[in-house]
Amino acid sequence: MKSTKARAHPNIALVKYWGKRDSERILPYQSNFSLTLAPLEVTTTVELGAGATSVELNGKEAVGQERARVVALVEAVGREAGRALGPVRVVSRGNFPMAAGLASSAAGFAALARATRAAAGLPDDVRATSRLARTGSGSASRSVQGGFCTWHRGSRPDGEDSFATQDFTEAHWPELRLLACVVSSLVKDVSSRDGMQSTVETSPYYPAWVKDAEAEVPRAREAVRKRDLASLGALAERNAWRMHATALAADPPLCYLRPATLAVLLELPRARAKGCPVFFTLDAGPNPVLLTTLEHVARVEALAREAGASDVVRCAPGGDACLLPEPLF
Ligand code: 2P0
Repeated sequence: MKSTKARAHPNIALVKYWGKRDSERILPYQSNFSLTLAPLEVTTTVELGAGATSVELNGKEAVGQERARVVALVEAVGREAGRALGPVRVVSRGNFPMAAGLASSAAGFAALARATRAAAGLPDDVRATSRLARTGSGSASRSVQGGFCTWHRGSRPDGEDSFATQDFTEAHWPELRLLACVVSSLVKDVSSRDGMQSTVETSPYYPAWVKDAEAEVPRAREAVRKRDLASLGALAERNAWRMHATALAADPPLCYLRPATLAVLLELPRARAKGCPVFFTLDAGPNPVLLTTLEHVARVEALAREAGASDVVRCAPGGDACLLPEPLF
């Protein structure tokens, strides 16, 4: 039985995706912009022609929605290939702990999309792979290519124009560093999927979020083009605050921050005043991700730990999702 293996890195959004105009196809209301993170990665193996369908994620058999999303993605590849792919065995494993506070779903679905298309004999096509990854988890569309990517919202109802493209490779800004700071490893009360839906439906600030985030994407790209950390950092911080402000205005309110989150964030202006360039972004959870450059990493890690982070994971810009050779033995 032939197995196909692919690897992808997770990503962190600098302009966030928050809200779907189509929940079935996973189409966002606004474009968004992210950076792929190495050395974190997920490796996914797809085996066509297995005896029965099985989906193993980090050593555990997936059930319910999780399994259904994987099976639906494989079926979509079968439709494109013009043949049913039959029972499939999927084994996916990440090299980073859940406690890192970074979702493994983006890397997992990007690797699954890459591996399944290859297993079905479809040609390598980053746009098609990004569209396919998107249907598993929106942010996965941005993990198909490395470096800095924009997920374009698109306007077609069928979602054919909603995929990510690469703006800059990981080599564009090799000294950029991101530190994922763990201040809480508790599972959050409301998932991103449910939180963004409730924000769309109940937050009076939502239309303003959509307009603002869409306008920030070209500005973020320009700051990256110039490798201007102060501009990119200021933009990432205000975009994260605005996403959280929009969520806080939902009914019931969605507060993903914890006191320890603020303890880290409030240290950053002080560090900057002392000449250390450090900025934050914050996903739908309590754990900040800090942006800095290689020469300041040790100082930023010490700052985060002193402010209460129990773990700090150091990351740098990562590369494309890619196929891995089959083991010889
Ligand atoms: C992002 N997040 O842009 C935003 C910021 C969380 C906060 O993408 O429902 O797991 O599977 O499309 O991709 C997390 O949402 O959600 C996310 P689905 P996903 O990174």
